[in-house]
Amino acid sequence: MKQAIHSKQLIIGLGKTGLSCAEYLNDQAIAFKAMDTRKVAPFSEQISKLQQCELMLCGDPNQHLEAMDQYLENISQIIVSPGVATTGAFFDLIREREINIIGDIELFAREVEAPVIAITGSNGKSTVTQLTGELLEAAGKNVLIGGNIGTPVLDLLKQATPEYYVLELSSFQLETTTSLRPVAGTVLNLSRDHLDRYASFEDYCAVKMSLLDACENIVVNKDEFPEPFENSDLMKKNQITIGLYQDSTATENTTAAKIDYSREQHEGGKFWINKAEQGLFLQEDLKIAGLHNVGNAMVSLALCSAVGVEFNVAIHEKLQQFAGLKHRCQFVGESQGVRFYNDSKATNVGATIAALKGLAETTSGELILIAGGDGKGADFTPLANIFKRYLSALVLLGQDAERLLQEAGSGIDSVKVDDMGQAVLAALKYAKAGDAVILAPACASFDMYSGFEQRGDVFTSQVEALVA
Ligand code: UMA
Ligand code: ADP
Repeated sequence: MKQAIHSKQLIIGLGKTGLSCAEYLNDQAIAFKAMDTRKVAPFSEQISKLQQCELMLCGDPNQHLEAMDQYLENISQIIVSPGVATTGAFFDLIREREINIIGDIELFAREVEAPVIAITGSNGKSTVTQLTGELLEAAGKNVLIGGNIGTPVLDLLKQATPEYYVLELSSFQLETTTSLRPVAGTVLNLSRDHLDRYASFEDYCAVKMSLLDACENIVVNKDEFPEPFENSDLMKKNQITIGLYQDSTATENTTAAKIDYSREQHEGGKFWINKAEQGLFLQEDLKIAGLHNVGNAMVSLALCSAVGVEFNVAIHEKLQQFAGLKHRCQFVGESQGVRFYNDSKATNVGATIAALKGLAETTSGELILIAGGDGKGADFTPLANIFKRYLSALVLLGQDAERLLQEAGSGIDSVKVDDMGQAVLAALKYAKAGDAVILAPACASFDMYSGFEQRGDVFTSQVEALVA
């Protein structure tokens, strides 16, 4: 039998993060209330069984504001999941009561005992997080990887303290974090995403950039951030710079700033990855596909370097083995000399642009793109020039296929199809040996699939059927 209600903590969101927060409080014998704005939440049953869970509610709080006001009685801290926007009438009530709102990363930050390397940005976070973790491990370090990549950070605290935590942080997680002080961190890039949660693109960027204020050392991609930071405090930080298109030999007398990790073409056409002016390895040694991933690898090397782990034979071997994560420019097969790539995780315009630019530079033939889905209200027009420059054909599916065609596809051979099977066959019809077909939808998948994973899996199985 549970005791009388005396909890001061309220967990909002009963998904993965909510479960990890509930278990964390429960393990410390701290009583809590728990709620989710959905009628049915993934872990409500599991959480309700925890000894310290005192009162659980599921459903839209904005429909029952009076009752919710009472529910907030005695609450001094709210631990909110990243999927929950802290806006609307219920959150106005919370603010009127001056209740502190934090997230799981903040709880983690208050307790963590090992250095944290933190990665944010609009695209490439999971790839850089995983690769950085694996490079450190290759160098003999004990590492735990978590955050937005999948494992809630509080679950990491259940394991023995590692030498480093490597964390992927979303803007939603950064919004509710104030105490984290990473030893090294980066904002990979900024492009339009999640504008359903932010009043403006500037607001979204400000949240992402707040990570850099908190870091001791920062890694800066000069292709993405060519100008010196306006914030003078950021200029004072120890910066390690990378760039695919930057000159490592530039001096202060030239307009380009000198950068640390760069790419240099040697006689015979091969590219080297340099640190300062010293060649480390050949670009073609990297197993991961696409030029954007060369940049991602440089960021990972720079993050390692920021914590004193320098390039060595073991790191080189890891770079030769790391094929990238599933659904991110993943090579899935070849049919009639046409290579197929699954980039189903390209759920926004910026990711699709990076994938097309990245693959174009490493593909001998032309590109055929499969795109479309739920465009989340995004403006597709920035794709128009990219499509013209890099695509020989466009295959469209999903609810926003027509809008994508109107806003970005004019002047390119294109076809609309009903499902992924038809999409793969249509793409193959357009292709010739040496070309590449890439699924990089620039859209979310929820109009046709349970998520980007299922969309990528369906694409992969269609390609495998061709190859078999
Ligand atoms: N939701 C409600 N009401 C609630 C709680 C959640 O409607 O009260 C909805 C959210 O709007 C969202 C879904 O439920 O659509 C999941 O939200 P959540 O906060 O419960 O998510 P978790 O299962 O805890 O997973 C979260 C991250 N999800 C989000 O930020 C939406 C996971 O990132 C992350 O791996 C996990 O914590 C561990 O840290 C996923 C993600 O999509 C991969 N992240 C976004 C992205 O990468 O673009 C930011
Ligand atoms: P995130 O975790 O930020 O979503 P992922 O590593 O999962 O990033 O990659 C998501 C998508 O972003 C991929 O489909 C890929 O094409 C694209 N992407 C990867 N790295 C970059 C980069 N450095 N710049 C722009 N887009 C990228």
